[in-house]
Amino acid sequence: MTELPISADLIAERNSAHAEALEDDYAALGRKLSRAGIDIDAIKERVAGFSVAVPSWGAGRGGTRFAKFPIAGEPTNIHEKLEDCAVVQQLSRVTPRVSPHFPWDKVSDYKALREEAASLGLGFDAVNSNTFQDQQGQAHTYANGSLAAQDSATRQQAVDHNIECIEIGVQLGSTDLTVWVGDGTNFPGQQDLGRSLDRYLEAASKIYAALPDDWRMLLEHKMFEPAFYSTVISDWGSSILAAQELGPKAKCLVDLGHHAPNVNIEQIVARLHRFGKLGGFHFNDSKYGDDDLDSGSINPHQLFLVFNELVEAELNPRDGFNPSYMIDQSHNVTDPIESMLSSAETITQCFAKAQLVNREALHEAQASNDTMMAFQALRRAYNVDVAPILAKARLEAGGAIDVLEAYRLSQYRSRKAQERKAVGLGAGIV
Ligand code: LRH
Ligand code: MN
Repeated sequence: MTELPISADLIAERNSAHAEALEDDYAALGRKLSRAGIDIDAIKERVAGFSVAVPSWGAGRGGTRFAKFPIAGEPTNIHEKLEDCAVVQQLSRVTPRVSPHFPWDKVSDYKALREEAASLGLGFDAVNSNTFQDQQGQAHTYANGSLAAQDSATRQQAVDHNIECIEIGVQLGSTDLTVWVGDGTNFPGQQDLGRSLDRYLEAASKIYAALPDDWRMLLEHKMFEPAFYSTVISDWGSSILAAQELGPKAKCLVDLGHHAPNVNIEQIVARLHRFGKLGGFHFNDSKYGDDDLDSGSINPHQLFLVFNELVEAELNPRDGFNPSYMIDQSHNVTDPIESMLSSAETITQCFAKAQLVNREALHEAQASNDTMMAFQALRRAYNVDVAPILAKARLEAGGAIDVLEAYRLSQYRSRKAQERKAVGLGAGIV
């Protein structure tokens, strides 16, 4: 294992400064939970087993169509992105995998990249294809779509790219391919809404046929953007029908930002699970569109309710319960490492709170139409401050009790600002 990016002495010194307060908080919470018949150490073990992948593209500053404002010392290639993701894992101990995106993370030697990541304590999660941008020298433009394009050569080009991503993923040790396509229209009549889906399914079935036995294809739906009148895979309905059409290795990925405001996303989770098609998540938050804000920063209660459905799903498995948990955010105004540390904490908090729900009381209240006590079963769990449990699990796993304090005291970013070349001004997501 390479020497990790943050000094272990610094982490140890700060942890010893916080240890007594943490023990006190943990003991107090332990007494509170045991009065409710809950063993705090059992919850801590559940938390210790939880993890969420970070997006390679989340290590750099993100932007909008208007502008992107880089920060000094931000990563300029996958090697520097892995180093930054290793900082998040070293301090949080809940983000041991990186989800890469191609061709943004393209290198010549993926075996070496896998070893490099492993030396930083990291593995790879789902690989993401990209047929929503044209690359230099590309034969066929994706301006009129990719997997759903009218032009069969363009569709085949998109299929070939996805198959190349699978081949790369096999070398990286991944077992999932995430397929999001922005294909759609901006004008009524621009494309036939039925035949567009048929072309998508025909092309996607060729990608499906190339999946190794132990792989899954995760279909990511999105209501709009970059298309603003229709999108081929616009909602969970289109996604689940496409996944059922493709076969058992095709599942649905829920990006929390890809729905109309106020859509009941936790019910979509329950529905996808019911039909054995819940494949994974892109966690983020939003107030208006696909804002890609930090998870739980706008609506932490919704994130809790999603995890509440995931606990129920795990208790009632359908076709196996193995959703991939990944963060997908655009860090436009914060230090990306701080946002990933904060988001990993919030996601893990919602997972932990969902473990605290008294399922027996909830199900009894539901069975007897005792609406208030059913709601209270969820709300009482949501109101518990689980921070001591997360910090204890982190400490025992070698992480930092106060992740942001340790990160800032390490002066990691200012050190990288000395080492790394400056990122140019620009616009867009990366
Ligand atoms: C599309 C999306 C998709 C990624 C991209 C970076 O909005 O959520 O998951 O490929 O963001
Ligand atoms: Mn996404």
